[in-house]
Amino acid sequence: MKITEVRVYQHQLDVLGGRYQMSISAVEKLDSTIVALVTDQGIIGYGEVTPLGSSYQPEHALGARAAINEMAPHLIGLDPRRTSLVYRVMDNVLNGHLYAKCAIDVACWDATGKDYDERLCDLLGGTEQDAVRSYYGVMPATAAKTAENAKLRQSEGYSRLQIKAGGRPLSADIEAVRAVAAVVDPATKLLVDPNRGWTGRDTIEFSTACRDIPLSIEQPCRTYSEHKALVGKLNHPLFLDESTTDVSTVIDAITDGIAQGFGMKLSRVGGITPLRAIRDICIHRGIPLTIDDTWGGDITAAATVHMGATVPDHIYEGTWIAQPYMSKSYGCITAPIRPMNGEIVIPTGPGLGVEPDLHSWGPPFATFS
Ligand code: 0XW
Ligand code: MG
Repeated sequence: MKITEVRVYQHQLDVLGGRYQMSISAVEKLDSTIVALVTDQGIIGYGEVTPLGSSYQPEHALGARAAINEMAPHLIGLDPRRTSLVYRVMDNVLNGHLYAKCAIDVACWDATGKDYDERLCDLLGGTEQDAVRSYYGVMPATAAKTAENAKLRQSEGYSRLQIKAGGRPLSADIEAVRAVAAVVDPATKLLVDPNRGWTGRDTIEFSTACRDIPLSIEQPCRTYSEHKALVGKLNHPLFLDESTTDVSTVIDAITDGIAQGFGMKLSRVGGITPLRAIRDICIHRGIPLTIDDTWGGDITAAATVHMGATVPDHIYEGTWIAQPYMSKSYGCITAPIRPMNGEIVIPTGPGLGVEPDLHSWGPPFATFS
């Protein structure tokens, strides 16, 4: 099978309620880029990259499209089923830009699954489940509102809640987390995520003030080094998210004893091929992880759900998808991928199991052949 054409589509994804707020960044609409790899067998593989605005990570949508433009001509004639060889070609053409490589890599895996008539999760080692656990991110608000929202999400079936923090006095975060812990079922897993909005001192103060509450803290500070300086000073497990930019940093974070878990994002680390390596490292070192992405529609959701389904239960912290936070996505013919009772059903079709509604998509933004 050979790639004969690369099509690049662009979609706007609108945020439900108009705004998705984190400590030091917020988004109102998302700019999604979809890559379609057309093959000589008539099979088309799809992949997506949707950065969370331009200030969450160094990645941004225009950068994704520029990087895809750079790589696309070199994909023509390659066999998408040789996923590692395609990755090597991408690395030879362009250094870094893992988020753009993600869209191409996911499209290769989708085409492979369609050709072999296997679901992506089966290509990745298999699963015995029909659905994966999801978790919900509760946006920053007053203590009373945060507790109310947390209770609501628990009643919707979520067994893990991520409480967003940061960007305001630390006392407000402590108050909100205490209020949540007081109302949710003790079996509900809690994780507090300041998205780089705390200093090292804030993190130590928070962990001391909430030492009686079982929870984890995710990516409190901006840099890897700030987290390294926290080793031995916290009363809670530390998850890294934004700082784990690739497979190598994951290895360092485990070896340096910094991270007891990871908030893992498909596009940040470069797609299914590198995320599979990270999954396996975490399995071998017993490190819990989520399998998420920054944002995206059904293509991204399917990729994370399939990968999530292959993570052993004892280290799987769930998969976050953007669907509950969106008022508008791009059209697909297949059933929408969404959490129900805190779980997301794994699509059953080959590859990602997602078929775009090309009639509603309009013409591609760019085509390479
Ligand atoms: C909650 N998420 C998984 C979705 C947004 O991309 C932010 C992210 C996080 O954990 O930081
Ligand atoms: Mg996070």
